[in-house]
Amino acid sequence: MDLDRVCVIIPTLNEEEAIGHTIDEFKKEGFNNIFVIDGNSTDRTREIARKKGAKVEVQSGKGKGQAVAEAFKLVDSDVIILVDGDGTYPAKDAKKLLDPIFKDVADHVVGNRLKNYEKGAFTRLNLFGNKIINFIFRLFYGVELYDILSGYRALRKELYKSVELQKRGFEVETELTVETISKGFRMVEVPIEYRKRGGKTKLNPLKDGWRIVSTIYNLLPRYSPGRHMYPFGLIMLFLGFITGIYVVYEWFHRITHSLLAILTTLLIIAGIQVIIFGFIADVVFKINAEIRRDLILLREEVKKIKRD
Ligand SMILES: Nc1nc2c(ncn2[C@@H]2O[C@H](COP(=O)(O)OP(=O)(O)OP(=O)(O)O)[C@@H](O)[C@H]2O)c(=O)[nH]1
Ligand SMILES: [Mg+2]
Repeated sequence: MDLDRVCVIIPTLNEEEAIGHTIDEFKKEGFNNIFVIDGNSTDRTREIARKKGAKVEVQSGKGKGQAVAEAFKLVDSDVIILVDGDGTYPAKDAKKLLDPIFKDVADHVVGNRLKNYEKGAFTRLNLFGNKIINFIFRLFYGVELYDILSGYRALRKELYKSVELQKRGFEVETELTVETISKGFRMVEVPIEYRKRGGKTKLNPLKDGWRIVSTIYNLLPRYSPGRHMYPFGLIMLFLGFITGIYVVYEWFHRITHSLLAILTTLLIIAGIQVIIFGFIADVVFKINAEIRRDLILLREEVKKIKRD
């Protein structure tokens, strides 16, 4: 495993308590290319990071999402590791994340914290929130992932250079996940250790939790427009069946409801159409995603050939 091809990106905001130790740990594991993208910390974070030998830049905007998007533009390594600067993720697990990428079985590897976490690393609310959010994600997207919000992941260049990140805050992990599967890239999870935080959290569990849930729903059309449309079709069908049963029941008792009968027909036909349109939209979209992925890979290949 050639670690010179890897850059470790660490977004930080006031992490003076943990950043020094985090960088030391990664250096000890053999990572020399460390990039800290700082959110204008008012403590000694930048000073410590520089002293420990990391390259440090101050992000131009606000929020973790903006910081990550900016780092993806500034870095040019074949593979990146994205890790929080709060000391919660052990550097010794980094190679577990890189393994599937170097073996070319994945483009995006996420460290799953939920199997092996230190006592106190999750508050009860955070653990519950995480499980709910991942459940909602699996329900809507139908993709078997269990820790989409993890702050420890590895991505290959073709992917991190092509993701379009619009969310500015803690929705970034969700957006990275959705972008990966939408563009047809391969994503896997590997179990990692998760430790208690040093320093204060920047996350507001309720506000950010709610934002993440609405992001999961709002990004759905990027992955599958059909899944976004099916619920409307199903609601129309359901209403149509209810009015339909009523109309037929009354008809047997010699009462005819002409208007309601027309409405029933409309609801059922429209419901079926919405579902069929959703299905067709999905098929077209999937083919499009595959072609886009192939184009991205092709473009990178051409760039490589030109360079050599
Ligand atoms: N550059 C930058 N980094 C940020 C910003 N907000 C948070 N971070 C960093 O992003 C990482 C994750 O933030 P945390 O507060 O640990 O969020 P979390 O891991 O979801 O929550 P905890 O479970 O409490 O640790 C940390 O390294 C923060 O310092 C920001 O606005 N800009
Ligand atoms: Mg954290």
